[in-house]
Amino acid sequence: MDERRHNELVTVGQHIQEAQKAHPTASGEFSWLLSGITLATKIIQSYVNKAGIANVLGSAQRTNVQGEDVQKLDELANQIICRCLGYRETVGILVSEEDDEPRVVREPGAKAKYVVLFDPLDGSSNIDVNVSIGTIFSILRCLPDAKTCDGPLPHILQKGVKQVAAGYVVYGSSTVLAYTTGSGVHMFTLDPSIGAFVLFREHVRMPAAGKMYSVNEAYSPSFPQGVQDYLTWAKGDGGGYSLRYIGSLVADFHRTLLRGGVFLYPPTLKAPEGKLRLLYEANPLAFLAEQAGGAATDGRTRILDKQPTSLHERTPLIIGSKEEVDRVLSFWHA
Ligand code: P6P
Repeated sequence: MDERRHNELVTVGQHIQEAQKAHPTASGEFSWLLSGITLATKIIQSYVNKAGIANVLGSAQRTNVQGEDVQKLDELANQIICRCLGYRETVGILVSEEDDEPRVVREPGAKAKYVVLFDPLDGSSNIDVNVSIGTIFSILRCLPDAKTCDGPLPHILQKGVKQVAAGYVVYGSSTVLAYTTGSGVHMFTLDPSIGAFVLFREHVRMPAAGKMYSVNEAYSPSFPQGVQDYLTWAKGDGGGYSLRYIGSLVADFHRTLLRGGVFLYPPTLKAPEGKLRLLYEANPLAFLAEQAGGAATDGRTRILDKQPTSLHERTPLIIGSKEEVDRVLSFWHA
């Protein structure tokens, strides 16, 4: 980022407006929509930072559609995002990891033209032990012929290549927002003294290679044999790789985006289709990875080319530096 930009104190709102000007057909509606997301994540961050003293830790005593124990902060984050986005008149449909069904806040049409899909607080099982967690979001445009659509699903079950924007916020030692609208990946740090996300990196590029792999090795006996062969190679003389696994997808991806390497969640006995969700985890991160020069696959198909068939469907995910993803595939399909 050049010195001028650095000294300019560019907020995410200003950055989005500038990006929108580059698309003459775009209106301010999109930046208004994204401002709803940034507002929600600032509020979430204020609770995450008070976890332990704001009575937001622990279980909400219910399981979600994923069969996972819902944390209080999961529910709170979901409510905050739905409230902040619900006021944006351009939002037609909300899809959340925490909701069994989509929320049709307005009938898709000329005004309500976007679907927002999100994991409100990914990695929430780490909240109680103060490990970085994150919010992931993906934005699709509602199908133009809304009247011919039978309910919300056709608007939602679009391939990842159809995303108009995607991003995440990682609540870590600092709170960082990364987003793309298809013109590169840009990063902002939340400055608590002014309550604004301030630009600190533009057009982020993922290193083409990196001797770091990120996987839960406890499951490796049930990985496909080729993936096991890759791990044996990576740890052996040929590889000389390091293992880094936080167990919080946004944190593991954020490191991979900046340092290079590869994150793997292959099929396992416990999760034969993989554990991570296609619509609001794999697709948005795959959009970001490719915009930064990286790659993302399920082991056979480019993530962004997968045709979703259900709201909460899972997928295997191999994502990271292009050379590293290709190397995993070379072992997997040797
Ligand atoms: P495992 C957190 O629960 C999560 O959904 C992702 O954030 C993370 O990458 C993954 O699960 C960790 O799964 O099976 O290694 O605990």
